[in-house]
Amino acid sequence: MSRLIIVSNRVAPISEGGPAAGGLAVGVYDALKETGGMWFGWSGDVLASGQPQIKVEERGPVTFATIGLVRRDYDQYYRGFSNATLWPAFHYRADLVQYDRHEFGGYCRVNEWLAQQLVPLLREDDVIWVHDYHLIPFAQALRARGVKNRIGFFLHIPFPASQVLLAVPPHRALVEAMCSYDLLGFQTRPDLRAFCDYVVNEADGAVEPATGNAPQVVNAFGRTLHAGAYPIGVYPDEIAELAKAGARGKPLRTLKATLHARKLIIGVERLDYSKGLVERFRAFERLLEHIPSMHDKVSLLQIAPPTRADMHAYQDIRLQLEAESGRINGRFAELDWTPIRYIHRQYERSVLAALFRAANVGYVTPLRDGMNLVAKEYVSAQDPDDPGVLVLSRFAGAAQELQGALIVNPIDIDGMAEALARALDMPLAERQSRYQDMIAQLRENNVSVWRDNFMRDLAGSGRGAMPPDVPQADTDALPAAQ
Ligand code: GDG
Repeated sequence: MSRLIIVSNRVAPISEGGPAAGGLAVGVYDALKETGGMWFGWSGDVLASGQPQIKVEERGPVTFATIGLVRRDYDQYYRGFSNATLWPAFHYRADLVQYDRHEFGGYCRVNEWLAQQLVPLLREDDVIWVHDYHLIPFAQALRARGVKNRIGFFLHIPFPASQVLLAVPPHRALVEAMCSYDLLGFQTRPDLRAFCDYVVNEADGAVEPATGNAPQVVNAFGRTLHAGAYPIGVYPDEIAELAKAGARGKPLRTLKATLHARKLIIGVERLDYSKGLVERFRAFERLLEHIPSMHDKVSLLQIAPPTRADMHAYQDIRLQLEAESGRINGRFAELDWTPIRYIHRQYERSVLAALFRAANVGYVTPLRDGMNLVAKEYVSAQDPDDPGVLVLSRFAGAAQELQGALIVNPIDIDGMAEALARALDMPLAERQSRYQDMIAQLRENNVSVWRDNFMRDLAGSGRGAMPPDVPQADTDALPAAQ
């Protein structure tokens, strides 16, 4: 069996029992354990001086190869082009897009440097799976070094409509780089359509019509590749077990004691402007404003651990959220009732799962999101006999699958307040039937299915056709890695 090489910006820290974080890390680690292979990427260290050295650690069938970044690379590649240009643009926040061509240069340079570090570790029949927007040019950099292995790419965040992508000055270079992969995976069909639309209308390429669920054949920039939608999943039964076990733990007992008999609405996400947190707080305020009988009967618990805290846009959203929660609490709180409990800290996965199970409403309203695993985790954690209700933004990829949710537009504050009221009042039979719909969907498309579908299509993808002037017969004769 071929070895699987996973390349991602960060390699998830792994403890004895596997990765602590959710979704991607668990699914990827699982795949690696089954096939054997390597996980390659940034260690998370930023070096003040000196040359980063690759660190290789074997853990059973999995090899972890990690490397630090020097400060300039971290600033240009990670904080700069990845998170100040691509992240806002791909989340439709053209107003927040910053662009500096030196940072784009740094982004390309780091991709090339990382590729160069990986090449000596590669074997001829390795299959390489690259993840996310930090590493768009990675395959191009490998190909330039003679690597002929199959290389797939999965984009975890949305792929924007052409008119938005055009705001990123090197848009063409990015899409051309994407075409160096053999298979491109997107979260949803709308993301796939947006990519195909760019290829056809902005890059003079061609996309063959879709046949069933097979990936589409794309011809662009002198290459032929495949592209498909692969919605990422979770392991719903494991989350349910975690949630059940956590219900007996101290954090849950404390929460219940302070909630009394009030209903609980929960939101959990990294503190990111794409997650629609300010709009979410305002819709909760609108609920309290319109339905006075809800006062003292419901609390919103928002957990929002810090992320990218050294960037201005993230400092701004933090201040905004602190101001909004303070204002709303000042307006409605009583001596023994705090309407919004806002916590800027991380919790253990088992505690989160138990909180999800305890909450009557999962409040997941991003302005844009590739998928949104929290929505899937909330549903997974529910008690089938007495499930809560998911209120979900139509702009989360998860809304394509979780039709049992109350789907809202996060810009429509009144609409969200109405959905909250409906969720809080929903009869048991309706809650159960919506839950059954969603949990069946989550079981059918769990994270193993996601991974297996992608790997199957990558194995079946043509070995990236070469530009017409390179004779096809020669391509396989070249060494796999140089
Ligand atoms: C990107 C895309 C796509 C959150 N707070 C804590 C904590 N979390 C966990 C959640 C969940 C994960 O982090 C967040 O995943 P999301 O999918 O919700 O969002 P992003 O981080 O933006 O992820 C997204 C995803 O990639 C996968 O493809 O769905 O669209 O943006 O698992 O539970 N985990 C712990 N403590 C916390 O306080 N332990």
